Amino acid sequence: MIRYRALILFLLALMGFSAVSSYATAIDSHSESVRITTSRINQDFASKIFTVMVSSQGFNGSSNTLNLEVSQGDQVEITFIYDSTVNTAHQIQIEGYNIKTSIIDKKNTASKIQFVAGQVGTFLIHCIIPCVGMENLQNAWLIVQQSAGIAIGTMVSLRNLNVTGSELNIVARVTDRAGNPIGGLLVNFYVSTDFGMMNIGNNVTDTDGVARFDYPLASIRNMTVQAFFPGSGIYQSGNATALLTPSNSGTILVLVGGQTNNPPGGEGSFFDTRLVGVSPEVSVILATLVVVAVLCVWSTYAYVISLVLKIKRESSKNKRGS
Ligand SMILES: [Cu+2]
Repeated sequence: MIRYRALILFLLALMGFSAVSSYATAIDSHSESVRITTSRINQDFASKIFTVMVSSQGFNGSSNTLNLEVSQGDQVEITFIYDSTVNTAHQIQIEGYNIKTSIIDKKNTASKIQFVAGQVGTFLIHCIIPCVGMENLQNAWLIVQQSAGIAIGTMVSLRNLNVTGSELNIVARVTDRAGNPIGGLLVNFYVSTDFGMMNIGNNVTDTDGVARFDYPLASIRNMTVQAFFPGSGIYQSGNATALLTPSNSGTILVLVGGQTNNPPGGEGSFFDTRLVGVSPEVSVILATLVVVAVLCVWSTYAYVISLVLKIKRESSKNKRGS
């Protein structure tokens, strides 16, 4: 009887295990289909063009909320046009996107910004210089929606390494594989130390895909500099490394080392459920279900092993008894 129960439990455990592995396969095939859809890029991305009037009354003549909605990967063009009866200058900035217009006033009546919307989220668009009606120019938003079902490889390069005074000026650039710059992406910067690579800070890419970082140097020394983009939504991670080498003559020789990128599916690329339009809450539920299933399977195994041991003990007791 105990043997029969043990057999049933063992079969149940096997079923549990195959359920978990088929879930893993489902994830795997999903990520495959994500990669195949990369060729649809041009159909998926749109060019979004906006014209916004700027006056002391607000954006488009009102202090009401103005939403500019785009999707991640879209080519965005916004033209801000000076439309004021009051003689006051404006300069418009998109927070979190490292983008600002030139100053617009009576002489320079328009400023056009163009960029690829790389970062998903809601970003404040507002006037950043003191002006007449500044309070009316604080309520416009760039809303970048998540694009689903696409994965795009990135190229990260270190453009320049200059030392001015005791400051190291790092310039990194993030583009897609075709070389188009991507805006709004967070790039992390690292330098080598005696204790390994150290994070020195981060910055966001501008309309040219460029993220800059100035690092005060304690001493001019040989050092490895790294720029790392961890990936964001449809954009896959990438990194670049450069070597900073002081020369004998006291001037700074900069050798830009090989650029490395994480290939799709390679190191640093982890299946991202956001790619197939799964919300973070659902991801957490899925992850919890998998953990619970795995725990169930392993606890069943443990139970079976304990039963088998019990059977052995009882049968040896029986033998002794007979
Ligand atoms: Cu203003």
